[in-house]
Amino acid sequence: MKRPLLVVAAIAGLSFALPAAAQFQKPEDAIKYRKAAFTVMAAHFSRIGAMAQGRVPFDGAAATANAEIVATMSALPFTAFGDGTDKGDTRALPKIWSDRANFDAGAKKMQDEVAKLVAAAKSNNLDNVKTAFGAVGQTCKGCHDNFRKE
Ligand code: ASC
Repeated sequence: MKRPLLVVAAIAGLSFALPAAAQFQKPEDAIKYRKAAFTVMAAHFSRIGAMAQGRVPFDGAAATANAEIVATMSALPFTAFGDGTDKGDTRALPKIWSDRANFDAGAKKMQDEVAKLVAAAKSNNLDNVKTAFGAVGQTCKGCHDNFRKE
């Protein structure tokens, strides 16, 4: 391999190996990013909630589309809780960083329940969606109670 190519390959490899937190230029960028991801996730989750609670008619295709967005968004926020992002415009509690294993386990549990919500929506059965929606909501609440300021 010629030298310039080697350098390009080395830089490309390095950029993939960088920790997720380094992908934000400033802590406030990471805080904004994770809040934005949670905001979009909550908007689409609550559209399913409206069906689960009978405020809008059940529509399995719409529930599926919303659940898939929730699933996509649910993967995003957790790279943005890096070191130094505990201060600023955030309700994140220090416990996220001191009790990381439990925080990560809560995130994983939420993602797992969201995957079940996608399956429930695809089943086109309102009772399945109600059950799965409630289970996801419990995982949201669990982390809010433990890791977020009032
Ligand atoms: C929502 C939403 C949350 C969760 C949580 C469940 O719709 O925006 O953060 O449900 O309130 O307890």
